[in-house]
Amino acid sequence: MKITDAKVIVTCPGRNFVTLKIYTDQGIYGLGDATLNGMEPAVASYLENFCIPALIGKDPRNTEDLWHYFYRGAYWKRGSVTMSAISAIDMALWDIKGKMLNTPLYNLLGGESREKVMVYAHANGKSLEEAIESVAQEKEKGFKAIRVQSGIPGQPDTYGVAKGAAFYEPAHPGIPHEECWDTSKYLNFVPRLFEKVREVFGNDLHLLHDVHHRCTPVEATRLAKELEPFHLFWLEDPVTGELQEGLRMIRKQSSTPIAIGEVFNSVYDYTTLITEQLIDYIRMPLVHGGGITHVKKVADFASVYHIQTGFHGATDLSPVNLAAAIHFNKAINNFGLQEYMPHQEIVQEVFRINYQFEDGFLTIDNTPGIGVDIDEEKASKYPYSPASLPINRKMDGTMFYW
Ligand code: EZ4
Ligand code: CO
Repeated sequence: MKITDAKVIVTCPGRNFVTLKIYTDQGIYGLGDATLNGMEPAVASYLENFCIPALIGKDPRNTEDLWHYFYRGAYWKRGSVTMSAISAIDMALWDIKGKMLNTPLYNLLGGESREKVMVYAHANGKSLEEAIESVAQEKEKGFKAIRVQSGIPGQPDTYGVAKGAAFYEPAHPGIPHEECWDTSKYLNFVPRLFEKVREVFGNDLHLLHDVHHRCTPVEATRLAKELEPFHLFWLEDPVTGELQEGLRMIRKQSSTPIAIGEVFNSVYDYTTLITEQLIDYIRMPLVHGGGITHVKKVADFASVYHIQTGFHGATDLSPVNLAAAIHFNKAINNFGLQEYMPHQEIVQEVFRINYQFEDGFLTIDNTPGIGVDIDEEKASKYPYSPASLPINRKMDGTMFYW
């Protein structure tokens, strides 16, 4: 079996997606997600100029060797752009493998460890009251786990809060727009938010919160301790993960579970976090973490240390990634929770999906491979539309993490 061709499809049904399609001499093709929010053309260029020419003529069944060809074989390693490209190649090859063997992807990763995958919703509001209302709405839809983000009194912008009634979407046209941030206002407010949420909704609902890399270890430790009485399912990205040792202080002083790594792209971002048991959930998604081949190894490594998966699943990850993640989570033993932000309806004009939400869980059908298809004619009707993620400054203008 040989790879005969591959192409990159960049389309914008409501938002940008990058999809890799790999063709074989047996009429089977595979799809992989390569979307990296705000950096789509960079990944597309790496794929088109460097990866695709090297793929032609290779045997698509050799997923392990091809992964190492593009990772180990490349002198310049890691980084979100190249790892997203490798992820897409790997995903597409596993899609081909499933189609070739006429079986859904989860059968190749361990079979069925569970029938359905628990997912969490996003609730957000410009004020505490609106956030509470949003939690009620998501609960009404059946979600058993809900992430809560709220606007903060006295602070103009907050991560995770939709502007107007629109869908939450952090990327905006043009160069990055600027947001501003005050950690002390945030730290004073968040425990009050969760106190209120628990008071209104009781103890059964799983609650999550995303700090989005905005605390120092000592600030994050304070927050994790103050949130303890409200029993979060997880506190996400409490500090930036660039310094893995930064998680030690939080861990020593608080029992609030920690999830980290939606911006990670390698097992080497996680080694200290895993071996020292500094975290509870791995956020690194298939689309940015080197695909199925690599993330399976990370998940297996984590399982030895009581760490579970909690993959990133925002709308800037395509339906191909989400479907692959459902297969993956269905198959492994140490699945924790999957993020689920439903795509806008228009996305389904371009992608035919094979998963379904019901009562707080996602299920996937038995279509061979990953099971998502793309309508290229429809895709071509929605051309790439440049957009960037924001940048963030402290109130005095100091550049900060977004
Ligand atoms: O900011 O996907 O937990 N979810 C997140 C996301 C990320 C976006 C960036 O493109 O942090 O909302
Ligand atoms: Co996040």
